[in-house]
Amino acid sequence: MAENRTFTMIKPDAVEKGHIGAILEQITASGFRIVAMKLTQMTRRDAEKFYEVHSERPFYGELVEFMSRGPIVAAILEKENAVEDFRTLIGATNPEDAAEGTIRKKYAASVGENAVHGSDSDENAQIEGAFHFAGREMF
Ligand code: 3AN
Repeated sequence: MAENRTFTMIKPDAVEKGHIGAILEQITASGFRIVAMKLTQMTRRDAEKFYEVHSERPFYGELVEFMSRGPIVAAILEKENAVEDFRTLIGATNPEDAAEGTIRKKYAASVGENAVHGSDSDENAQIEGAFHFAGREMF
C-alpha cells in the first residue's frame, strides 16, 4: 500500500451509538478519499490477531472483547501524509486528553471504548489494510 494511505475502524461503541454517518462525514470533509470500506464484525480470534502487538498489555483481554462485540466499519483512506494527519483528526487515545473538535473528543466514551482506530505508521497501515481487504476491494 502506498505511503499516503492509512487504515481506520469505526469501533463497536461508535457504531452502536449511530455515529457512522457523522464520523465518515468528518473524515471525508477533512480531505481523505475512501479507498476501501465495509461494515463487518471481527471474531474474537480476528481481534486477538489484529491486536497481537498489545498481547502483553493489561487491557488486552478487555480490548479483544470490546472490538469483537459488534459490527465495525473498516476502511482504507488516502491523503497526503495520511497516517499523521488522520491521527491528528482522531485525537489522543484517551478522549479526556483529545483536542477539541477531534473525533475521539466528540464521540469517544473512554480510553478503552474510543470510537475510532487509526494506524500508527505506514507499515502498520499496510498490514492492517491487508488484514481486512483483498486487493480487488481497494479502489
Ligand atoms: P491508539 O489507538 O491511539 O493508537 P494504542 O495503540 O495505544 O492507542 O491502543 C490501542 C487500543 O487499545 C486503543 N485504541 C484502545 O481501544 C485500547 N487501549 C489503549 N490503552 C488502553 C487502556 N489504558 N485501557 C483500556 N484500553 C486501552
